[in-house]
Amino acid sequence: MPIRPILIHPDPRLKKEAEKVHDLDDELIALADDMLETMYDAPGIGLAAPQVGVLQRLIVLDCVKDESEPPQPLVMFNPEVVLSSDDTSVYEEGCLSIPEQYAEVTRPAEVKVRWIDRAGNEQERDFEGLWSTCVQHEIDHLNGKLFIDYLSPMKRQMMTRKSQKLKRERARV
Ligand code: K1U
Ligand code: ZN
Repeated sequence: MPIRPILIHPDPRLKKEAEKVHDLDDELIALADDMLETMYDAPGIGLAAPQVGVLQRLIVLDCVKDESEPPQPLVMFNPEVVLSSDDTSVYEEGCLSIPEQYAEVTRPAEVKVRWIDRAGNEQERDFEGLWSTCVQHEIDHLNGKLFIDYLSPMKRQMMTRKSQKLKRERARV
């Protein structure tokens, strides 16, 4: 099942905390590979396992937007932000689970993230720019948090209604 269907908000699975991964078995590796394919197909620059209905702490990302540059896919099991900068940055975020809607979100500009890679090795790296925004957005998904949760209740409600409408329309065809 290489391309997996992406859940659309509102869906209770997008609001739940995902479970830590314990054994990197073949099933989890296959899930990570499917998620990368699903992300590139969407297209997107990140994807978290709860977005494909799997409540495990796994995210994938590749923030290389220029198609003439080589891809830089990252697979992260149990990713953790271990350090956040005090300075912030604002980015107009989107979400594959809230299609066609965008809003500015303020987050720490730089973060240090620790994770287990696809080969089972611990990694730690600093992220800045779009990579930093994206990795924080994806880790939020693992904690049942969406980018619209940073917005005012009114904006959030408006975007939720639009997403619900789009979800109903997509279910009809
Ligand atoms: O988690 C997701 O839903 C994926 C999301 C990641 C993200 C985007 C912007 C800021 C933070 C996190 C997306 O990939 S939305 C689609 C998108 O941004 C994009 C699509 C094609 C080319 C470039 C960007
Ligand atoms: Zn998202």
